[in-house]
Amino acid sequence: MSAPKNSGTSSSGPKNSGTSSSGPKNSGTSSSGPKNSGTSSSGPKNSGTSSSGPKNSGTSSSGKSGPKKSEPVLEILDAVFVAHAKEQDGLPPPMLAEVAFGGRSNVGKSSLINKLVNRRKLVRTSSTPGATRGLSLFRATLRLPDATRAQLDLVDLPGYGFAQRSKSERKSWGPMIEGYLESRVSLRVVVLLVDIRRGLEDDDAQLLEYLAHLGRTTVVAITKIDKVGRTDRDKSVRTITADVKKACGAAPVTVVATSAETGEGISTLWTAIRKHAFLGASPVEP
Ligand SMILES: Nc1nc2c(ncn2[C@@H]2O[C@H](COP(=O)(O)OP(=O)(O)OP(=O)(O)O)[C@@H](O)[C@H]2O)c(=O)[nH]1
Ligand SMILES: [Mg+2]
Repeated sequence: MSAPKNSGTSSSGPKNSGTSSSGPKNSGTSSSGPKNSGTSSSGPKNSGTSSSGPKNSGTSSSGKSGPKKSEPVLEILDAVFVAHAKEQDGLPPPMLAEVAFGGRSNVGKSSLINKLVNRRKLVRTSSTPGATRGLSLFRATLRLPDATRAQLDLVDLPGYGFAQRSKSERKSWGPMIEGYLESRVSLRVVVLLVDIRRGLEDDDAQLLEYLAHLGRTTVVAITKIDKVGRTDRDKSVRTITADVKKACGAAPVTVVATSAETGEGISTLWTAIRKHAFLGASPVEP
């Protein structure tokens, strides 16, 4: 089993890349089994997929308007670029809890990272697919709702399914991503992004299966929900959630509907990330 190839095709099923993916994964986190069953894998009401929740992202840059004073908020104290690497070896040593963002080219990975850390231009985004190449690592310093500080690394992964890449780039994509996903010991959560208008495609399902196989904790972020009307949105969220669960099998997974444009779902996504990255006291369930 392997990660999807960056072949530019979108309809291929799981392929066997020949790379081994069965070695012991020491992510330092428990990512499956009953212990970790707190991740929502049941009905939509508990899936964090509600798209009618508060518009406020729940994050706040010091001093900016946010939720009412009484509500504890997650503050982004700082967010900086740390490294860009062609391979995992080029990343800093795995010291901090890490969350990776993966998915199809143009699905909104870089935009979602920017929104999570309340920075408009920390990560380069583009309407032309293929903007992110290699692995980019950003470091966020947070003040958690319980007032403690924490740091978290966020890794922007290059997208797949983009036909315009060079042959050698497409060839190196699989091993690079697989190497990172399989062996990065600090990786606590993988956020897989799915465009609400495209739904879960074969490459995405293949990556979900692969992550489940690796025992990686996975959160699915449905992106660009602002682009569809309320009725279609709810229907698409339900369909994607069902497809995600099918692809993940017994592995627990949380699905969150988001918009990097309006901030919807960002607070819920932070809650899921914090929970799985073990940052701070148990956050409230999404
Ligand atoms: N309306 C809307 N547009 C979005 C949203 N998220 C991303 N976009 C737009 O979608 C395009 C692609 O966004 P990126 O964040 O660059 O996507 P990416 O997944 O990082 O793309 P690659 O780096 O090419 O893999 C940009 O034009 C963004 O402005 C969203 O939530 N709503
Ligand atoms: Mg990008």
